[in-house]
Amino acid sequence: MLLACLGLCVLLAGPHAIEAFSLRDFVRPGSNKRDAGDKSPCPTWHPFECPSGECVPIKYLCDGSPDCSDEYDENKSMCTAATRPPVEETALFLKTLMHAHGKDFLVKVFGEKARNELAGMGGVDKVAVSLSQSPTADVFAKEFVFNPQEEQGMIGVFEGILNGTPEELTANEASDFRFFVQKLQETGFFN
Ligand SMILES: [Ca+2]
Repeated sequence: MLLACLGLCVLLAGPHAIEAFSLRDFVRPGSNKRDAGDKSPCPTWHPFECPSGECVPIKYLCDGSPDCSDEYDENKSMCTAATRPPVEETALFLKTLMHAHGKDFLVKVFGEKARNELAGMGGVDKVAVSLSQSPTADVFAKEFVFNPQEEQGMIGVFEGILNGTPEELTANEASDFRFFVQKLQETGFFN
């Protein structure tokens, strides 16, 4: 089944202020092709792979202008719906984040259990299922047996992302994550 917008539509809410350059500067036919030898077909600075083959930065998903030649990055059902991204999109989003920022990136959000691509939490797919389906952060934290410090740390980073850039993240990391965290907020995750 075709993934709606690959979760990545998840990432773009407020980052536009940071984007001073045009995607057109980056995505030219033939200029961002696959990186042979890398596990992902796309380079880390353009981690999202369009079904049509281009590689684009996370920030250009759901930014209002098509960057994939098939406009996959602007799928309306994903970019405009005030619902939480489904499991497959969430998994792809998490994988793309780690491709862009490192396999230990999510330690900054979930703590040590997230090291090495979420190994201590059962892997990306398990985390994606829970992030997509847990009604609240509390339910999510209980599933992964977070201690209170870990749960508060996660919520603190997410709230920081909603408000700007938390001290744990760089501005780029926060902006890549923002749209997804806003989806979490809109769907009651922090209630
Ligand atoms: Ca776009």
